[in-house]
Amino acid sequence: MKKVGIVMGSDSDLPVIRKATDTLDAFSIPYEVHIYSAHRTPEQAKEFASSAAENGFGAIIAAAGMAAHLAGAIAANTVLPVIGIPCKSTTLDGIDALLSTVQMPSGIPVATVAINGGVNAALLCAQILAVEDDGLRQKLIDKRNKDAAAVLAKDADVMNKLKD
Ligand code: RP5
Repeated sequence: MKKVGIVMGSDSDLPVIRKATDTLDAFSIPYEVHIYSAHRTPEQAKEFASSAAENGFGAIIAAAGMAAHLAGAIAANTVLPVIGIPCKSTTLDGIDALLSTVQMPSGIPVATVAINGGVNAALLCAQILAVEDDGLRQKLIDKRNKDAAAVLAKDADVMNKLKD
């Protein structure tokens, strides 16, 4: 199976990345994690992106906060699918990163998930890899069914809870 590349702009983004790695672990998807910044280490970010396909990656997650240019900078240097996670920092509640990540010009797409959306970023990578992997596809279907069953169990119980 191809690996998922995970890049974050700073180690302060680690809590968001942990949600992604936990999700990838649940599907036994291999990954590699790096701290590269579009602004502080632009050469390393570029080198990672431009060599990612030949290094066995099938999709890349790029997470950054504030003026979040990392996902766009990675996407500019590869045709692998890039999933951007806007990270919430101490000011502006992550809206700054959301707009910086999502508003890509035509020609260089970044699939942007919700602010701090580490789980969905990993699930999107799993879905991309599952196009060529029936076993992984089945695992994704099983998870959807399990999640739905959990909601239905809550539905069955909600009237009882209100009566307590
Ligand atoms: C971004 O700036 C990082 O992705 C992080 O979300 C934010 C703050 O970085 P630190 O100052 O905590 O290193 O580049």
